[in-house]
Amino acid sequence: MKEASPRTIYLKDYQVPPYLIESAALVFELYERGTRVRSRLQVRRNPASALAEGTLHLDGEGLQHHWLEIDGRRLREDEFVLEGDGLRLLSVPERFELASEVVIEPENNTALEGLYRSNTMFCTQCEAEGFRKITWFLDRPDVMTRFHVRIEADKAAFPVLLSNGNPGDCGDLPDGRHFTEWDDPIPKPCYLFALVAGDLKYLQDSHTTPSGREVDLRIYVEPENIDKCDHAMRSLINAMRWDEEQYGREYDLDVYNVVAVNDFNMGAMENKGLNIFNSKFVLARPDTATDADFQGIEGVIAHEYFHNWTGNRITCRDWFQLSLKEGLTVFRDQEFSADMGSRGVKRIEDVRLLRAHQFAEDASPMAHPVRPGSYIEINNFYTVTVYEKGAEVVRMQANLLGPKLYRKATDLYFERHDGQAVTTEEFVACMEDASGRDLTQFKRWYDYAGTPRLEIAGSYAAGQQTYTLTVKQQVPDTPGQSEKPAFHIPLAVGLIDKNGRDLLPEQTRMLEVTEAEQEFVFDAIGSEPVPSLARGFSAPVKIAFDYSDEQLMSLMSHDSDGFNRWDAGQTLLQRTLLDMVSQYQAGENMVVGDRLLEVLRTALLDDTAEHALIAEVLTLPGIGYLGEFMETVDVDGLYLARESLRLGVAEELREDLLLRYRQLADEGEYTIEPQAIGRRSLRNCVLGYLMKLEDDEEIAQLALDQYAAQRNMTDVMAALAQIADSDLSSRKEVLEDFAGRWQPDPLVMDKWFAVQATATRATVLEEIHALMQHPAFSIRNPNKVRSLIGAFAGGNPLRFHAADGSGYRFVAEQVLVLDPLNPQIAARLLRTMARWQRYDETRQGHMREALGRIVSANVSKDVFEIASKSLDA
Ligand code: B3K
Ligand code: ZN
Repeated sequence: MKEASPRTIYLKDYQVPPYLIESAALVFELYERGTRVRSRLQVRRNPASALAEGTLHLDGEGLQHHWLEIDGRRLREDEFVLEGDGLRLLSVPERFELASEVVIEPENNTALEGLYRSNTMFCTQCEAEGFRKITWFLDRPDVMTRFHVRIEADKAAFPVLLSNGNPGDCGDLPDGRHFTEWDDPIPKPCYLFALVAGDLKYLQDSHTTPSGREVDLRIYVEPENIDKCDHAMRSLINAMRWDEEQYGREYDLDVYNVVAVNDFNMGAMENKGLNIFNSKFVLARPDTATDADFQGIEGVIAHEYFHNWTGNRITCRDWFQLSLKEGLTVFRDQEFSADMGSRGVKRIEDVRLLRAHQFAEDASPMAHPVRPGSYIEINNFYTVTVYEKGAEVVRMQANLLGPKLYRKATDLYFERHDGQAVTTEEFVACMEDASGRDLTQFKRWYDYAGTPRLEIAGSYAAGQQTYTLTVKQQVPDTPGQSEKPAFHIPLAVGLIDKNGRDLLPEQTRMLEVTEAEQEFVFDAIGSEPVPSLARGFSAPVKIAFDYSDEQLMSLMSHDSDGFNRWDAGQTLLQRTLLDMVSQYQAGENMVVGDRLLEVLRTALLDDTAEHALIAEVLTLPGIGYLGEFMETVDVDGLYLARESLRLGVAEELREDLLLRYRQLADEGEYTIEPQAIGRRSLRNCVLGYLMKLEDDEEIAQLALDQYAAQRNMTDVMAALAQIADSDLSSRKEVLEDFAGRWQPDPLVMDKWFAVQATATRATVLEEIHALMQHPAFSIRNPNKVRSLIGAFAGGNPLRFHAADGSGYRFVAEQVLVLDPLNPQIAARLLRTMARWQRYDETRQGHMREALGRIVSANVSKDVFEIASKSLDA
């Protein structure tokens, strides 16, 4: 709970660890009540530290101290001090063995950090600083230790006992107990420690690495889920092969274990040889999981596997370097998913996410650089900036170097830093050394927050046949940072003529923007071109170019860059929607122009384009992203504009939509081939448009029939979401039918909670209150909190931002309920209120009041940091 005034930690204060822990032998005696942890650490003074002066502070939180020994001698009470956050040994030799025994209470651990219970099993989560809740340690990533673990537990209740590394001895003990030992030969920071004990079944497979190592692969789950592991296993094997081929990296232990647990704060965790996963990212069957779930599993399984090299073997020197492993690993998993599915669609999805969430974060009081300079609670920095913008920063370097040199640079990185804890500078140094390029200016991407804005103008000189682009860059002020220097921005540009042909011989030219204002001249351009800017989203920036509608339409139909074809359409839609909001604000009728409708009809009926891409073109920019372009975000206006645009499309294109819907029907077996996913996604997007026709019984019947057909969870959920957000008389009945079918399956029930929480009905808040009493809901389970309360706060802008402040009050109350149970989850939820300044005064007042109430309550440092920084801005 709250410290007097939470301390801020600064990157500039980094110092090497005073002592190193070479090896750790841990014994866990697990019981229903109280777990005993004995540890023997081989400690030595760090020759690189000037600080070690014979006293040593070890981290430890909530540990019941039993005894301590140095080199076999029991310590007297006057030889150490138990402090709030650890243990101080008052006199230690240069090299010694520290033995200790503590007792911890996993059964009472609701924060899900350290060792805790989830249903009937024991499991751990140590990143970032959870290991200190297990035993005394130097809980920092630059202390890399060899771990040996012995677990003892009741054999009937916990037949499976797992930890990191390779399995060793096992056997029976008196009183119906047994033990298993694990040895991890590869030194690792303690945040990668893991332990699992439970009554679990596993799916097994194997993989042989190029150097001939046979790896035993197992996915452990609760027995009822054993038929939902195939996709995760397939994804794991694909990921292993991909990393061997693309990065030359192979796995280094004899076993690779994955365990699915129901109570988990995030998606998954890359513990060495023993990944622990939120069951949401493991379990899937066509009738229980949607296409998005299948893709999520593939991506997260790969992400955690890729961490074995980018994170585990080469780890972070300190937590400020988090993006060293996360940004790089996200970039790797994005490319993997692009190779497994549709590359074009994947890029669009990733950019949509970045624009909707990271751009917003970068413009909020919580804005921070990819490598932050300070934090109060590191768990608050597992953000879209560190992850997704961090991935873009790696992607830009990969693009600047080109595939060959990028591979040379990563080879160098793995060779140079294997077994080390390093900084983002050391990563960039490998890019520089392999390519001979100077990336000094580029590194500003790591140290300055804010989304750069490029204002670009073009002028054509017919006489000289030259085209000139003038590029001005500006990086907005963010908390603690103003007047930023110019960034090094790769800008991939194409020029297309009236007939849609590329005018540049190389099609796309990579301009490198490095100054505040810069001109780029293109020679031998025979006619006035339309520029295609930042192809493939070559940098995480906002682009302002004064395109005419005709130019956008021309890019939309001709650009040789698929991403920019889509993006031109989005810009057109954005323009229309923002115009409609202005009409609404002026008290006028909102009108959708005929030309836009024609453009959308053409896109809809295009029979050459990938279905999934058509669906992306037809998907309107979200309220959050559109709000970025308004002085004051008008949620009601944006909501109404999007609704009337959709209604306009549905009315005008009803027959074409119906035709498409029927054409895309499918009676075949469910597959997750990209074409099949694309077909479902377009069909369900079309259904979404049609369902705007409220009194159209034929259409309502389509949704009801699609639900009733129960073909697969993708189609069921698409129909259910439409029905849940409608006033159909059978709404309640359908929702009850769904719950009746799926009540025993917590992951499916999460979907049921989420569709109701995001419905735009005026009564949604009352309904959420009622759902919180539902037997399938639990405030202690993060997935449930995310699907009901989180989905409302993050996915129901209309009702969350209700002008009477009811949405904010509700979320603030839940933050205060959650905080003593699980501060990480409470803090996440609170982030939805960080951008209060973007709204009108009434809403600002309500949000400020809610935040104020939270800051002055006795809250965790997680929640305190978000609330206080939000208010300070
Ligand atoms: N590294 C973990 C995240 C840990 C979050 C701690 N609050 C999952 C991942 O990024 O792979
Ligand atoms: Zn990660």
